[in-house]
Amino acid sequence: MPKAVCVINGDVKGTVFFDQKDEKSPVVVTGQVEGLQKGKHGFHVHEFGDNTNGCTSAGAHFNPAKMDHGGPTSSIRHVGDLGNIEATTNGGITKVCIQDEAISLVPGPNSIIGRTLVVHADPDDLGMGGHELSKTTGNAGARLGCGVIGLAKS
Ligand SMILES: [Cu+2]
Ligand SMILES: [Zn+2]
Repeated sequence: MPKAVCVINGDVKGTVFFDQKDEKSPVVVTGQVEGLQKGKHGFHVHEFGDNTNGCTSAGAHFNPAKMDHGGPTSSIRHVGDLGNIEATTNGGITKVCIQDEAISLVPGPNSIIGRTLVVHADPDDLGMGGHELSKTTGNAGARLGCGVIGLAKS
């Protein structure tokens, strides 16, 4: 039963936990992010666990299968595409509650351990916004906060 955790820092702060019953089970993502403006915010796993230059050095969306960007329930998606989290107030606490079938905590091509979780300023259009960035980033805007996903005690 692998577990992981990510402490998000930047303009927004948070803690996110990852839980997977076994390698065939979805990963349950829970936790909270504080300081977001009301509305939807893109929420992704980016390729590198490198925050030396802030969230920028985390690179692009984690995309081992070399697909286009999409939503978490699309068949065409990056493994790192977790969709959006939605703040219901300005600057308050946003709960994270996601189950995802693509990411994994078990060693293998889809493992997110050692990569970076990023929260964005704008909504992720899930690849369907018709913007030039829709198929690469979901046009989710600036990186407000991020943190490296690390193994936790299981
Ligand atoms: Cu992102
Ligand atoms: Zn993506």
